[in-house]
Amino acid sequence: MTLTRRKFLNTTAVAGAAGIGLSAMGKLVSRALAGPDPVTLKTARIEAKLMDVGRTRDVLTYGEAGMPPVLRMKKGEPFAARLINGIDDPTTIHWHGIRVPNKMDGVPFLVQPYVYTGDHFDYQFTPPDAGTFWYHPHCNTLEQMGHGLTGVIVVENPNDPQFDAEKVINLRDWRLGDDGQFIDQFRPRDAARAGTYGTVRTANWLDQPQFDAPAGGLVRLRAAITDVTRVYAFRVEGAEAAVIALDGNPVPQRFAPDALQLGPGQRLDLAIRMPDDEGAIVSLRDVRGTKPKILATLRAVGKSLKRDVRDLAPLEANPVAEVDAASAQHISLALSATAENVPADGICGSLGYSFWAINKVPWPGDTPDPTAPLADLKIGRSYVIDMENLTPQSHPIHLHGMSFKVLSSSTRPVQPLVSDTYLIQPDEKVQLGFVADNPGDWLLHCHVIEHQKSGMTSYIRVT
Ligand SMILES: [Cu+2]
Repeated sequence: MTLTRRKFLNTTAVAGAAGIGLSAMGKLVSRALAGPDPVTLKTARIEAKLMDVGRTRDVLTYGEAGMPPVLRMKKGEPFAARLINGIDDPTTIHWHGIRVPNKMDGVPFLVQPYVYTGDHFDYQFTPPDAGTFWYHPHCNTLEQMGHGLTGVIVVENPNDPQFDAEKVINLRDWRLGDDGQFIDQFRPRDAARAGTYGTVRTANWLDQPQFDAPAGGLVRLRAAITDVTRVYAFRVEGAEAAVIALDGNPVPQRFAPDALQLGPGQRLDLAIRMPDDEGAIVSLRDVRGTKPKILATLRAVGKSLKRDVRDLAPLEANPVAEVDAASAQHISLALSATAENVPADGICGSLGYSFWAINKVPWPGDTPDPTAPLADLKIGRSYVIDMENLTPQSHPIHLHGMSFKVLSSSTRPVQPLVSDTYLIQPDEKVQLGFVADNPGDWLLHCHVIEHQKSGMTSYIRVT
């Protein structure tokens, strides 16, 4: 809707009669009609310094240089972004974990057309939940995300407790050779296992960056795993640290991150109490596997603020509808490997292989064709996904459009976390409950992109 002179005059005439100041009303009207100022997110092919040997070519980003920007939104306030496609490949944006209207979800053909080279698409939505989220294309994702198109989103809540500092960390790998240039994004034999790991590991596109933080202060560290493959096991050394939120939602009970495993797509919010001594170093580590790594460090600066982590008020819960487990319908979901090698004609960057299946169907890609939805859900009803992992790999299974609550696991005690991504372990059965309160077609897929693109993807329909 555009603001014509006639509409403007009519509105101000009414406002004037009601005794509202003309200029104030004019501002209100133009804001209501135009919406928030859109953020421009233009895809670009750039060079970036990711290794000492020199600059890497064919890096993809939003903007003109460096890492995609950290987007800041406010809970309950409209947000708008214009995606302009400046690269020679169709693209879209998916807002991972944010409960957006279906048309804004960024999945090509399921909810929107491709955004071709030189074209644009306007995204507009109001994030209902506060927390740490992220954004990425849903088109040719192994290539586009693998080359850089992954950014972090912070949705602020004015009622959040007061921290002395906040650090946002985008964790991801790159598949680079010794010369600093991209090598093949995947190997089929790895895609059929845990996925193909990167060769260079970064935090905010840097190797082990160091940030200053006030000594004795409370730091909110927001980390997002935007990698296409890597599962992390987090530990903090050198300071007291507590997990305050996972995947954007407050944890019912805070706990220390002691090799806490999180997969691609997941987010970790930590409260870190910095040491009192100036110069003391705190490290965020990945302790998984045979090559543990310090991901980033914090250095205490200044005189101690002498804060206490126990003074932090709990984070406000997000307004996610409570599942009624007693009346819920159950949806069985078995994750398996498949021997069936269908010709993978997914239209949005399939790998040409099928290694994985959901309920024995190796799905062709992000497109609904030729397969019907995994399940038809009735709007407003409660559902429980009974998900079973029959494979020897762990899978970060992500549901678009709605948040679920983790109800139970067959292998470990679980907190009733609200989330959009569950890292299911081999031989685990888990129950995920949710209310189908967002109409549309919603993807449900593994966020190890090679698994997603070789069969482990599907969608549910809410009407
Ligand atoms: Cu997987």
